[in-house]
Amino acid sequence: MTERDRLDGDPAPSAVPPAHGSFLADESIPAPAVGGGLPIIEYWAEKTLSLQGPKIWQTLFHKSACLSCAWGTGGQNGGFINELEEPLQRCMKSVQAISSELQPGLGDHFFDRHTISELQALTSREADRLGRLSFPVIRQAGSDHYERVSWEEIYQLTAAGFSLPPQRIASYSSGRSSNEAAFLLQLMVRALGSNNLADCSDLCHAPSTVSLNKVFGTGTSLVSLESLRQADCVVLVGSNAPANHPRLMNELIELRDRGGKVLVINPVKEVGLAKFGSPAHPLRLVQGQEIASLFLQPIPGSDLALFVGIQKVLLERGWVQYDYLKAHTEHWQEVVDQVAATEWEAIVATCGLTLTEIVAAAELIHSSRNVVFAWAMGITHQANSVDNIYSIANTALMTGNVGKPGAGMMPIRGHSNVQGFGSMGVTAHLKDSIREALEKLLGKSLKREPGYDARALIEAADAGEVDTLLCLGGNLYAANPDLTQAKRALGNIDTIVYLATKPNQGHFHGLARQNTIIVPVYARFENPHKTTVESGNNFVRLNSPGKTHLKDADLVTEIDFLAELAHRVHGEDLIQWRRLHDTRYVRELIAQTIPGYEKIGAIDDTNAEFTIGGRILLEPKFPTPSGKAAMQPTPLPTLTLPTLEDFGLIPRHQPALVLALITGRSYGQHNTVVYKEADEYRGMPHRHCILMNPDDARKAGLGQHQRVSVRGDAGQLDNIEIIFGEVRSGAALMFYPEANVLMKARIEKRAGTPAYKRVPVAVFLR
Ligand SMILES: Nc1nc2c(c(=O)[nH]1)N[C@H]1C(S)=C(S)[C@@H](COP(=O)(O)OP(=O)(O)OC[C@H]3O[C@@H](n4cnc5c(=O)[nH]c(N)nc54)[C@H](O)[C@@H]3O)O[C@H]1N2
Ligand SMILES: Nc1nc2c(c(=O)[nH]1)N[C@H]1C(S)=C(S)[C@@H](COP(=O)(O)OP(=O)(O)OC[C@H]3O[C@@H](n4cnc5c(=O)[nH]c(N)nc54)[C@H](O)[C@@H]3O)O[C@H]1N2
Ligand code: SF4
Ligand SMILES: [Mo]
Repeated sequence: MTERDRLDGDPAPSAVPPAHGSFLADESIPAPAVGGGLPIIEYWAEKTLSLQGPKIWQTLFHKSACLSCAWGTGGQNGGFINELEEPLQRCMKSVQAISSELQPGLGDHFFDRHTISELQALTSREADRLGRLSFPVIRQAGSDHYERVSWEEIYQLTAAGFSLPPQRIASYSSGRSSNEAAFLLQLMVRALGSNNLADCSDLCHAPSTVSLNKVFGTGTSLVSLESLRQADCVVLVGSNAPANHPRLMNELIELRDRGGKVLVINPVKEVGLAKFGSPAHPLRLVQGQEIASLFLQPIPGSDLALFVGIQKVLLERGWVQYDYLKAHTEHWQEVVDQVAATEWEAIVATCGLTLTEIVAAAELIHSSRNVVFAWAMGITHQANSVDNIYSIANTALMTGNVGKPGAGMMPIRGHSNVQGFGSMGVTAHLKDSIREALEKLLGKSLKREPGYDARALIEAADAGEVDTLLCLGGNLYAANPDLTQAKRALGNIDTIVYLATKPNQGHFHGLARQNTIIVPVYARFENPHKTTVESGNNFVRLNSPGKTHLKDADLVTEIDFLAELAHRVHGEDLIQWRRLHDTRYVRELIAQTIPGYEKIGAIDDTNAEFTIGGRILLEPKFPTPSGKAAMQPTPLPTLTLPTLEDFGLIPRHQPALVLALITGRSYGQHNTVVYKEADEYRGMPHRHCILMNPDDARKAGLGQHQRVSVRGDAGQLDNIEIIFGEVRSGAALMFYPEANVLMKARIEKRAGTPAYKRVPVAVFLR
C-alpha cells in the first residue's frame, strides 16, 4: 500500500501479530535503568532533522498550545513557554503529535483503491499513517467504499439527522478541539432539547470531577503550577507521568533538588518514576535523577485501603489535624470513626502492602509541610474510583493539606483540552448555574434530565435507541471496552458524522447503518480561526490562527461546520447561529455564561491568557453550600478475581493463571493512536505483549517470551508474548486499544467510567 509506505522508511508492521516464536529471545529489548534519557534527544534529532524538520520547528514555535497532553505548554508567548513564562518547556510527545498531523494528505483516489474491508485490517498505527484526511467522504449502506461527497449533501444529511426526536440524537467528543467548538456543540445540541453530550472525559477523569465537586464544590485541580512549586512533598498515585505528562517530571526533579519528597504508588515499577533523565537537566540526562523517595506497589484497585491505612497511622500516632477538620470540614467524625473501626488485617490484606510500608508512607506525608496529592488513570479506571478519590481527599484534609499554597488535590488531566470541554458544558450532567445562564442566553428553558455519557451512549445505541451521532474528534469505537459491542452498537445508528484530522480504526469499524460521513478538519495550529483551550492547571491559552501544509485540501474548521449545521437545524431561532462563525462572538457568549471565564470576553484585545477564577484554592474556604469540605466515608473494596473454571479452563490441565490486568498506554502512543510499536522503557518489543511478574509466570509454568492466550469476559487474544517486568505479583499490563476486545469492564456507577485497570483475565498456554 504505497500511501502508507511512502510516509517514512519504516516498513508498516503487519496487522497480524508475528507467528508463534518468531520473536527470538535476543530480539527482546532490555528495559533501561532510567526513564527519559538519551532516547528523547535521539527522537528530537531524528524528527527535527528529517525532511519534515523545518515544518516541525515552525509548528513548535507557532503561538498555540501543545496538541498532546493537558499539562498545557505553548500559547501566546511562543511554543516553548509554560504559564509561568519559563522557556524550553516542550517534550518529545508534542513532536510526535505534530509530526503525525504534518503527514501528507490522502491521495484523491485513495478510497477508490482501498475497500473498507481492506482498511479494517489495518492496525492503529497503520491507519494513522495513511496520512491526513483531506476531503469529505461518505459510506452508504451496503457499500464497501468511502466516496467523495459534496459539502451541501453532508449538511443536508446531517441536518436531517439532527431534526429527529432529540432523545435519539447524540454527540461524542474528544478533548483536542477548541473551547469555541466545544461551546458551540453543546449549545446546538442542548437547544434541540438533548443532553446527550458524551465526552472522552467520561472514560477518563469523570470520577475526579464527580468526587471533587462533592467534597470541595469544584471539579478541577485545586493547585496551580505556581503552587506546586511550593510543595515539599508530592504523592503521585496511578500515573505514568514520564510517558504521559513528561513536563511534570521536571517539577518532580526540581522538588527533589530542593529537598522535597515524592511518594509513588503504582503496582508497576515504571522505570521513569524511579529514575528520570530530563533534557531540561542535561548534566543528569544519562544517569538520571531519583524521583520516588518511596515507591509502593499495592494490589491493583486497592489504593483506597492504602489511604485508609495511612489515615489509621495518623490517627494512632496523634497526627490528625483536628483543629483543621473542625474548622473547615464536615462529616470528619464519621470518617475518623470509620478509619478507627477498620481492622489492620483487612487493610493489609486488601492492599497487599506491609504495615511497615504503610507507616513509612504516613510518616513521609506527616513530616512534610505542604503536600500535593496527584493522580491519574490508575485511580480513575477502577470500579470504585469515586471512593478512591474520596480516600485521597480525606488523607489530604486530615493533614490540613488543602486550601493553602503548595498543597492540595491535583488530578492530572489527559487530552490537551479535555478540561475545557467540561468547562464549556460538554457533559451529560450539566451544572445548574450553567444551564440557567444558557437558558437566559437562548430565552428558552432547557431539559434538566442528564443525557447519555459515553458508556450510556453505547448501551443506548446497542438497544437501537440512537438515530444520529456526531463525533467531534476521538475514536469512540476503539476507546470503549468490548469492541464487539462497540461495533454492533455504532452499526445500529442511522447516521454517524466523524469530524477528524486523521483516519483511525473507528472510521473503518464504527460504521453507521445508513450513512457514515467523515469530515476533515484543521488541526489546532493550522486553524484559520483564533481559538482557546484550557490546561489541567486551569490556565486558558490563546491559539493564534495558522495555515495548513495540505495543498488543495478541502478542509473545514470545526467552528464553521458546527455553526452552519446549527443554522440549518435551528434557522434564525433563539440566537443568530450564523454569527457564531466568528469565534470572537463565541468567546463573548462564553464570557457571559461560563463561570470563571469572564476574562475571555476581552482576550481578543488583550491577548492576555489567564487562570480561571475560583478554582485554585489557597485558603481552606470551599465553594460548597456550607463553605466547608464535605468529607466522605470510604468502604474498603472487596477485591476478588474469578477462577480458571470461570474462564472455562481446567486447572492443572495446562500452564495457566488468573491475573488482574492493567490496560494502559506506552510512551509511543496517544490514546487509541499508536505512533511506535515498541515500549523500550518497559522492555516490550511490540504491541502484542503482556508484562508479567516473573515469579507468577514461573509458578504457573510459563516463561519469558513464551506465546500465550489472554482471555477476558468479552474476548480473547492469542499469540501474546510474555515479557518479565517489575509488576506486582498478581497483576499484569497490556496495551490499549488492542486489549479492548478482552473485557466488558465494570462501570463506576457514579461517574460512568469503565474499570480499564484491574481487568480479570486468564493467561494460558493453548
Ligand atoms: N504519551 C502519551 N501521553 C498521554 C496519553 C497517551 O496516550 N500517550 N493520553 C493522555 C490521556 S487522555 C490521559 S487520560 C493521560 C493518561 O495518563 P496515565 O494515567 O499516566 O496513563 P495510563 O497508561 O492509563 O497509566 C496509569 C498508570 O496507573 C498505574 N496503575 C494501574 N492500576 C493501578 C492501581 O490500581 N493503582 C495505582 N496506584 N496505579 C495503577 C499503571 O501502572 C500506570 O502506570 O495521559 C495523557 N497523555
Ligand atoms: N483499555 C483502555 N481503554 C481506554 C483507556 C485505557 O487506559 N485503557 N483510556 C481511556 C481514556 S483516558 C481516554 S481519554 C479515551 C480516549 O478516547 P478518544 O479521545 O476518543 O480517542 P483518541 O485516540 O484520543 O482520538 C484520536 C483521534 O482524534 C482525532 N483528532 C485529533 N486531533 C483532532 C482535532 O483537532 N479535531 C478533531 N475533530 N479530531 C481530532 C484524530 O482523528 C485521531 O485519530 O480512551 C479510553 N479507553
Ligand atoms: S508535557 Fe504535555 S503539554 Fe507539555 S509539551 Fe509535553 S505533551 Fe505537550
Ligand atoms: Mo484520558
